[in-house]
Amino acid sequence: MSQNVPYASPADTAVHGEYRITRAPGDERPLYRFTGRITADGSSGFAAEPGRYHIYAGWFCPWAQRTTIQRALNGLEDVVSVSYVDGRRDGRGWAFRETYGPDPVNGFTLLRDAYERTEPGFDGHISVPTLWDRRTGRVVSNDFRTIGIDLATQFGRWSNGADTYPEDLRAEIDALDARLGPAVNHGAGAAAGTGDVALAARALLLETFAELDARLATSRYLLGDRLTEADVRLWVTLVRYDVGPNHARAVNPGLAAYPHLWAYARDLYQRKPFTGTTDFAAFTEPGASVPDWHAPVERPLPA
Ligand SMILES: N[C@@H](CCC(=O)N[C@@H](CS)C(=O)NCC(=O)O)C(=O)O
Repeated sequence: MSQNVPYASPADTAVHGEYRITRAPGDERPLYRFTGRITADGSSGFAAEPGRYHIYAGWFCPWAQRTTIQRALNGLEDVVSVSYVDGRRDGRGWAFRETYGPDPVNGFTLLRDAYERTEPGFDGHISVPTLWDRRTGRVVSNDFRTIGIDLATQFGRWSNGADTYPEDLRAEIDALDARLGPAVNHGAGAAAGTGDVALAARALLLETFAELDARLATSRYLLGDRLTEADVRLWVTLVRYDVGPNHARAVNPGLAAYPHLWAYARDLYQRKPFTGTTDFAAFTEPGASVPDWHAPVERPLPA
């Protein structure tokens, strides 16, 4: 640890202000600026190797959870390390506090330090997940899609071969994501609001839930009998839905209104890569009633 005190002081917006992204007029650079890729052959400059990479995650964050689920599904727990930022934030961005422990790699107290080390003066998003490379001492990526895909595809002999982004299904996974992304993964939050935009988001969300319910009545997973990146992307939204956006049941009476979708979600929850990466306390609204995720699952479908 590079400092005696490995923790940031408590989040305090009165002192540090709210977290905001500032952008100079005319600055065309993408805000999620780090898009490095890990490759099996090292051609990208970031070779897949055990012990080299670290994921800065947040238990609260669905985008981060996708990468930690992929890490676990592909058996990479001893190959790629992970740690968690605190769930509270001020103008300094995400930080390491007693809640989830210090930064075990660099001893940074703020996630911002990792970005600053990579690009002095960095003024884009300080986001989780952030993929860090111990070898070059820099941020590789803060793009959850490609972090998860690289974990699923590039670690060859170090992985368990789960193949959660199989070549023959990639086009379908990506096409489904293009639809479920706006309708469900972003739509759930939008549906919880008020006004016309929320009403439209709610209609699209519930229509899509009904469609998924019908699909999952005859299919174990979204794309047949193989668990893929498509399931991972959807599931992190489903597990948050009734305790987050729908905690007051303002969108609909609950996920259980869609029995096949609900059974599918529980079926996944009962597996370690999903249970072990889920901390309800990190994303449950105060007073929300938590559905029974341990209720027995009946999925009379091929295993
Ligand atoms: N939008 C990101 C996903 C990551 C994300 O939005 N993470 C949130 C926490 S759940 C975060 O760290 N936000 C801070 C920021 O984007 O500045 C992406 O497309 O890769």
